[in-house]
Amino acid sequence: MKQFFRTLFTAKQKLTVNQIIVKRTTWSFMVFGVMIILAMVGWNVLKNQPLDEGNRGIQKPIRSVLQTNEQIFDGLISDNHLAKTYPKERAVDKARINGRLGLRSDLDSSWQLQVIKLNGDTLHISLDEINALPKTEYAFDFKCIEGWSEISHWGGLQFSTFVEHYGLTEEIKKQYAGLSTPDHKYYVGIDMASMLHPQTLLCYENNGKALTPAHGYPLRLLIPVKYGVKSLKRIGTIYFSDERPPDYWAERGYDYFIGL
Ligand SMILES: Nc1nc2c(c(=O)[nH]1)N[C@H]1C(S)=C(S)[C@@H](COP(=O)(O)O)O[C@H]1N2
Ligand SMILES: [Mo]
Repeated sequence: MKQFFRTLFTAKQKLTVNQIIVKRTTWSFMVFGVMIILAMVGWNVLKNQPLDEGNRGIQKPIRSVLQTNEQIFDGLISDNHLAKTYPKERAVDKARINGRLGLRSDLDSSWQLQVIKLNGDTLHISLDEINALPKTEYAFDFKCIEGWSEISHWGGLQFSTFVEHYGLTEEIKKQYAGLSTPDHKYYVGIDMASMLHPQTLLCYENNGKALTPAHGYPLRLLIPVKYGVKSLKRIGTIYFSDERPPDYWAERGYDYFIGL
């Protein structure tokens, strides 16, 4: 035994080949063992950390790693990052339908888009007014977090043109826009840089025709730099805030920014 311990601390020049093998094997097992113990201790510490607010069952340190990731990816989004577009012939004839939250109630025939301004005023804007402004259209690969994607073709008004037309200059200085369906059963929050991205549309057409109710008639958001969850159908209200607006799927544990 004594001999064995001495081997562990003797310089390799003074050892036989066999002793060198024993020395190396023993040391690597010890290092390995220490790492396992550290990992177990670390996991236990992490597991016993308080959960984050909102009861999502995620420990605070894990949530903060997620948040750091979000911030990094948020910073990567910019105007020069355009989602790839395709010739419209490549688009599917019948775009897939996914998610009906906030669409189950009948649409009020007097629907108008409501934009809540910072001074407390609310703009009421009809579909005709939006239709009268310049149209942008493109086909892109629409991606859903559920794991499907397909090329679909959409048309509408650039959100950036919309804010310019309605003079929402103070509003876009806020960090976020919040959107919700008229019944508030589905809602999303979006960072302002992504809202002002040139491909972000207040969308009223699919394959050159007015949206069907299931695709969000009369007006939906289309935001190709994000997964489909953020492309809210049937917009009721838009508002602006420096606080993160509530977001249906972020409340259920998905990444808030969910960028592509
Ligand atoms: N109002 C509303 N908008 C919504 C949803 C929803 O459930 N309700 N689902 C989202 C999700 S998860 C996706 S993938 C897209 C799908 O849009 P589509 O039905 O036009 O394919 O809509 C998004 N917008
Ligand atoms: Mo989705």
